[in-house]
Parts: sequence; C-alpha cells; structure tokens
Amino acid sequence: MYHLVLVFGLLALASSLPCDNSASNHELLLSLNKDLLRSLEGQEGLPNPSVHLALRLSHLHNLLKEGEHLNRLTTNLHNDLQSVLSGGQPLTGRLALYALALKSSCYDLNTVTFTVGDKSETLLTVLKKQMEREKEYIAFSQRPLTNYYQYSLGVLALCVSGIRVNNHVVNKLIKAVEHEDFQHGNSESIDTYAMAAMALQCVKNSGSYVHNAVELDTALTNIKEKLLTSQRSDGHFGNEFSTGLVVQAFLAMGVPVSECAASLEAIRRDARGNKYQNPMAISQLLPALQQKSYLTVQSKSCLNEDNTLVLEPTDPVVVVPSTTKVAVMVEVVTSSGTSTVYSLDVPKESTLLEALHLLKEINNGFTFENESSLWGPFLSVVNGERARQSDRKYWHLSSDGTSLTEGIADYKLKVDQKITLKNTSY
Ligand code: B12
Repeated sequence: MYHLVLVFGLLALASSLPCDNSASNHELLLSLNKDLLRSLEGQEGLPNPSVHLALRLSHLHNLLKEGEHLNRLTTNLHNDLQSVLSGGQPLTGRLALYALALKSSCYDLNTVTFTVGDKSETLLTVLKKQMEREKEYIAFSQRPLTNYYQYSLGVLALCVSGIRVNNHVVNKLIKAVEHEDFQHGNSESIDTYAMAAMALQCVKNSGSYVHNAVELDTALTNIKEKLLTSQRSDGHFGNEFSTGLVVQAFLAMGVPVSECAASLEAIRRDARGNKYQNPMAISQLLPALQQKSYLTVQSKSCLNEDNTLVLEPTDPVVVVPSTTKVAVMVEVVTSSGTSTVYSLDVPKESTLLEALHLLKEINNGFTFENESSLWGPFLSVVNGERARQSDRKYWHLSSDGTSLTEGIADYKLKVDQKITLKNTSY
C-alpha cells in the first residue's frame, strides 16, 4: 500500500512538472546558461544587470564568474548610473535592474550609495525618489518619464527589497492597467503587462496596499485575462520575446506550471532553433524555463549553491561572408512623410546593421547613428533626423510591411526584401 501511494505521489509530481524532467530539457538549460555566462566574457561595454539576475536565479552557477561580474556591476555600472543621475536624466529601469541584480547576489543594498547634490543616498532611496518623479510626471502628462515597463520594474525592485511602495505610486500603475495604457510603439505591450503583474503581485503579497485592495485584485485579474488572450496558436504569449516574461508573471500570480506547458514548449522549440541569440532575450526567459519569476529574488538565499557550471574553451568562429547576395531596398520615411529609397546587395545572412553600414559607405547620402542599450544598438538617427524618446518618436523597423521583432544588430537578411525605417510617433 505504502509503495502504491509513493508511486502515485511520484506520478502526480511528474505530471505537475511536465516541462522540466527530460534529459534534453536539462541539456537545453545548460546550454542557455552557458550562453549567458559566455556573454559576460565578450562584453566590451557595461555589465548587464538583467543577465546577472538571470544567472543568479538559475539552478546552475559558476560562482567565480558571477562574483567577478558582481564586482563589475558595483564599479562600472554603478559609475555609469552615477553620471546619468548627476546629469538629471531618468534611469528608473536600469536602477531597478541594478537593485534586483544586487539582491539576487544577496548583496547588502543599504551599503550601495549615490551622490545626489552634496548628499549621499542609498540606491533604494534614489529609486524611491525616481518613482516619485515618475508619478508626478504621470499626474501631469498621463505617461511616465520613461515607460510603464520601467515604472513596473521600479515598483517590483522596491517591493522585493522590502520597501513599502507609496500607495499613490502603486495606484498610478493600477490606473494604467484600467485604462489599457501599456503600449509598445502603436501596439499593445504584452511585456509591460507581464512586468506590471509581477510588480502588483509583489505589492499584494506584501499586504502594504491599503488604499483599495479590490482595485488591486481587479487589476491583477484584468492583466491575467489580457495575457491569456495574447496567446498565439503556436503557444507564445505576445511574441517570442515576451513569452518568458508572461510565464514568469503567471508563476508569480500562482498559476500552476502545468498551465504554462504549451508556452514553455514554444520557448524551448525556439531556443533549439537558435532564435534566442541576444543575451537580453535569454535573460528574460531562462528564469521561466526554470519555473522561477523575478519575485523569487525576494526569498533568495545564497547558501550552498551549485558551482558546476563551466565553460569549455571554444574555437574562435570565423564568419565567412556568404557569396550568395540578397537584394535589399532601404526606404527612409521622415517625420514629414518624405520617402527616399536606396538599393544595395548584401551577402545573405548579413545583419541589418551590416547592411546599413554598407549603405553608408556607398556614400549616396545615407547616414545613421545608434545608441547602445541592454538589447544592443538602438537606431536613433537616420539621415541626420533624430527620433527621440523625449519627443515620443522612434525609428520603426519593418520588412515588406511587417514590423520587425528584432533590432538592427540581430535581424538577418535572408531573402530579397524592402526594409522601411519610419520616423514614428507613439
Ligand atoms: C519600451 C520599449 C520600446 C520603446 C522605447 C522607448 C520608450 N518609450 O521608453 C520603443 C517604442 C521606442 C521601442 C522600440 C522598439 N522596440 Co522595444 N521595447 C520596449 C520594452 C517594452 C521595454 C524596454 C525598457 O524600457 N527596458 C528597460 C530598460 C532598463 O532597459 P534599456 O535597455 O535601458 O531600455 C532601452 C532599450 O531597451 C531601448 N529599446 C526598446 N526597444 C528596443 C528594441 C531593440 C531591438 C533595441 C536594441 C533597443 C530597444 O529603449 C529602452 C528605453 O530607452 C521592451 C520589452 C522587453 N521585454 O524588454 C521592448 C523590446 C525590447 N522592443 C522590441 C522591439 C522589437 C523594438 C523595435 C525593433 C520594434 C520595431 N519593429 O521597430 C523598436 C526599436 C527600433 C530601433 N529604432 O532600433 C523587442 C526586442 C526583441 C529583440 N529580440 O530584439 C522587445 C523585447 C519587445 C518584444 N517582446 O518584442 N521599444
């Protein structure tokens, strides 16, 4: 009898974890973990707090490399954030990710300080003040200084660090859910709904939102519905790059893992097909694949951790440009609506960034500039025309009329096509 119960128990456990028990899944997790760890080595620029967070939430660790990266965060990233702060620009999202990354390494956040004016303030105080600024800005112009994704990250980082988030700050997020204010350009931002869900769930768990508990519950229910209706027939929620965050949000909201099986399988299918090359993409989906959400940072202990993740030396990959060419037309549509079309042939599999460089070299008047971000180069200026976040404008990328789901450094040109760069207001 006892054995029977045990067998049934094990079967029940296996069926409640349908996504994580095969050897091939383990291989995939190992390989994604290694990709993230390797991305730390190639990083010429600033250390990436989102990658750190994902590595720390993982079951597998390389404690030496994670420790070195932590040092780079508290020096290089810290100094960069200090200079942005001194310049007065908003940096809610990056401060929040920095706090989450440090917390995931069990770093004492009270010892992390910035100089503001002639005073020294802790990271969490600075973040709290950034949130106040964001809140004031919403009251005045119905949108945050940065965006609601970063606003949610701010609420989440404060909340998981045990800071009571101002009711008015939370209320602005609840209202934004109610008014369906989460946009990505001109479409809905599923990533933002997912991040807001984690933030609001954390606030709910903390029991600190005394303003109107029913409103908070309604917002969470509405987000859950919104996320569920974003599911595509292939299992993804939103698109390939939002699904990891959506699964994280469901886990945070207490949805059983078994209900996320189709979407976890969709992520794994895409990962095996090499869809996720960008470390940022991996950093947002790896916690979900390991059935964790950013909320688990709250209870993270750094004792007795695995230390088995090792990187085998890899031979340098020499990419020989393909001799097959693809014909690319690049259309630039300025804010006044004028359109200029350029044509060029590029080796098949070139990135859009490589194609734009080639186009610039041809010297036919085309120029462009980009700004670095956690996702890689963000196209910010084309033919001298800047599309700025402060003006609610950006250079929208599309191919044959379909919006790209990757940026200029990741999108590969595989067939003849027309790329449109359009200065778009949102
Ligand atoms: C807000 C947002 C935008 C806003 C940013 C301005 C604003 N209002 O703040 C706008 C609308 C301009 C935007 C544009 C684009 N976005 Co966007 N964006 C986001 C979102 C929801 C949050 C980014 C953020 O604030 N992160 C937090 C801060 C701390 O990180 P950060 O790196 O400092 O943030 C900056 C960069 O992320 C940059 N940025 C925003 N989007 C993108 C996309 C790429 C490819 C790059 C390199 C940079 C970049 O703007 C942020 C604010 O300054 C993310 C969702 C996500 N899962 O990350 C999608 C996301 C990053 N965007 C995405 C995409 C595809 C785009 C576009 C390429 C869409 C298009 N077809 O044109 C363009 C970028 C084109 C270009 N000019 O290079 C994808 C990227 C997927 C991928 N594999 O690369 C994401 C993941 C959404 C998704 N699930 O598809 N985006």
